[in-house]
Order: sequence, then C-alpha cells, then structure tokens
Amino acid sequence: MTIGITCYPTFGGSGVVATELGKALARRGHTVHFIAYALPLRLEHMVENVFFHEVRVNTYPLFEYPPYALALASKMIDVAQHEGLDLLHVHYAIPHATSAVLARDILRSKGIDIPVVTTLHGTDITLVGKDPGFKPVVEHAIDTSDGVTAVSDWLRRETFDSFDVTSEIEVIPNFVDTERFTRQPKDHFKRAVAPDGERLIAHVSNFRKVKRAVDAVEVFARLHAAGAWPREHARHGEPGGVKLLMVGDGPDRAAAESKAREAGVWNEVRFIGKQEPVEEILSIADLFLMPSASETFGLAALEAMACGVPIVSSDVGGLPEVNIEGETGFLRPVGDLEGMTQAAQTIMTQPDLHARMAAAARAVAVDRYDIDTIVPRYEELYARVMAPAAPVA
Ligand code: GMT
Repeated sequence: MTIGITCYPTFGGSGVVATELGKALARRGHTVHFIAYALPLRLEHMVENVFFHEVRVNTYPLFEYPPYALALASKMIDVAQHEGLDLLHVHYAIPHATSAVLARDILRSKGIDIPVVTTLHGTDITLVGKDPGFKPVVEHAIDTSDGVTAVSDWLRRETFDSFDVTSEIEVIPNFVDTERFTRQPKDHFKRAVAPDGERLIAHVSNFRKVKRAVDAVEVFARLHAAGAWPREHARHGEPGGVKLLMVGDGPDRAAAESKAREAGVWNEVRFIGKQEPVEEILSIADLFLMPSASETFGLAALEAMACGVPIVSSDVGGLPEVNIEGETGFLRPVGDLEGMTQAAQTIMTQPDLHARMAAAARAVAVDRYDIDTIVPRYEELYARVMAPAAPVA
C-alpha cells in the first residue's frame, strides 16, 4: 500500500506513534509519505520507502492566523495525486482529520477515491476537542472518517461520552518495539549520572502542565527525605543513594527545577533535556514516575516497561490499562503525592518485589503491546476501509 501519514512532528506521543508506525509499515513493504510542517522527530534518519512532504503556509498580510488546515489539505491532495496514495492516516483529530476529510472530498470530485483513517490520541478528545470552538468540527471529522481508532478503551468510551458521534471506533493500542526498548545497560551513561552506584528514578515527558513534572520532583524529594531506602540498602551492603533523572523539556521545566532547589534535592536531580535514544536512559532506570493529570494511554510508561522498569503513575484515563496495579507497578490518585511516595518506597525497598514488577512490566509490554502484534491491526483496518462497499441488494 502507499500510505500518507500526518502527525504533529515535534511534540508528544502521537507524533512518536505515527512515526514509529510509518517506519514499521515501510519495513513491512509499504510506501509511506509523511505530510507535516516539519520532519517528525524520530524520522531523523530517512528510511527506505519513507518520504517526507513539508506543508508550507503562505503568509499574507490579511491572515492574522495562517490557515494551516487548508495548506495541509492542499498538500494532501497534491501528494495523493502525484504519489498515488491509497489512504490517508491522520494522528490527532485537530486539525488533521478535518484537513484529510476535506482533501478526500476534493479528490473524490476529481474521481480519486482515498479513504481517511483517524487515530484519536489524547487532548484532541479530552481537552481541546471539547472546547465549543472546535467540538462540532471534531464531531464531523470523526463521523465522516472512513475508519476511526482510539489508543485505549478508556479513550473510546470518553469519545462516545463527550461527543455526539455514531462512527465505529476501534481500539488499537499504542505499541513499542520490544527489541529496541529492552534492558541493555549502558555502563558509561550510568557511571556519568550515578557515579556512586545510586539507584535511578526517571521521569520522561514534554513538561507540559498536564504531565505534573513538579509532582515527580516532589515525590522524589519526599522519598529522599524519608531516607529509608538508602539506610536499608546500606545495611545490605549495597550502595546507598537515589537520583532522579528528568528527561525532556517544556513549559514546566523551570518550575520543576525550582522545586528541586526549594526541596533541597538539587544535587540529586539531573535535568538532562531532550535525549534520544530514550531507550538508553530507560535501560538504566530502576523506577519510572508518571504523575500526569490526564493520560489516554501513557506511551512513555509503556516504553519504560519494555525496558523492565516498574511504574508509579497516577490512576487516570487509560493508564490502568497499561500499568497494572500491584503487578507492573502502582497507581495512585492524581495529586496523591504521599501515596505515590509510599508506593515508590515500597518498590525500591523490596528487591524481590522490584524484580517481580520489573519482569511483569517487560512481559506486559511484550505480550500485549509489541510492535509486531499491533502494526498488523492497522494493516487489517486499512484493507477494510479500502475494500469497495458491498452492493446494496
Ligand atoms: O493529547 C495530547 O496531549 C498529545 C498527545 C501527544 O501527541 O503527545 O498525547 C496523547 O497521545 C499519546 C500517544 O497516543 C498518549 O500516550 C498520551 O497518553 C496522550 N496524552 C494525554 O492524554 C495527555
């Protein structure tokens, strides 16, 4: 198949999922054309059968707001016509699904039939899409897409609860390449961030408000202040000490840094910015903190789990589908910093429990969310939406 994929290229999990999907489809023999305003982050090395088409919006003095959605639709039409697309798959409804539906309808008027698949990811449904300024447009885009997927059962339910839509929505969860995301300790890296053999707690996010990165620092500070972990382990002859790795960048980074200073743990927290390949960092982590206010799936947690890292996360959205309470980690209510601290302490102070959760985290990632299990489900959906409609009897 020749597939057009549109996503946000620079920010967040939906772009990561779209890019990894495109690369996997290309490895499986399809041709993939990315259509976006910049080269997607994880597409930095171009791959065979993968092409990139940049959307450029012409500026004009009259346009206080550049009409990106229209420029994107025009580019989709252009790529569909010249590259012979069989299908458009857009990630994140706003405005991608609307642009794709418009492009499809214009192409149809030229005798070219290209179905549209829309994948709902997160705030396109839980936040931005609900805004009355977008809602009717999002509903139209969902109901007129030829196929719609959601990344978790929770997101599917939430879409039906919050929007007046009747389309079928298929749950195709996010996935991880469990061969790449696996425990492969990088000693040089571990030595650099934990020279005295400290245990490592990791938080990876884009530091938007919804990620509550400040909570990650606060939980760590409480854990550190409790001091139980280092003393316990020192008694068993293990090196004491624990450090927090804050990976990523974004609006709340300064607030998280201030919290680390105020809480007196500045020397124990390393803000290492955006880092790729993230699997090398996850590989040396002992625990992953995801205290988000909202999370439709929690791709960063899944990537950590694939690397054998237990999770302490908030109990919100689709996270309980990924992080299984008591098995792969613990879930606590959003903002329950004491609960999260105790959960982290429980895992870090009980080596047997830690080992069991680490193994279960890896097993859940491999058994339920492996790239080779999930990507064929998209191929099946593509085949279904491309099949000609059965004639009416
Ligand atoms: O919805 C967003 O805020 C953006 C989106 C993204 O591009 O990062 O995030 C969502 O999609 C990810 C991939 O499907 C999910 O893993 C994240 O849980 C989800 N983020 C939120 O729901 C906040």
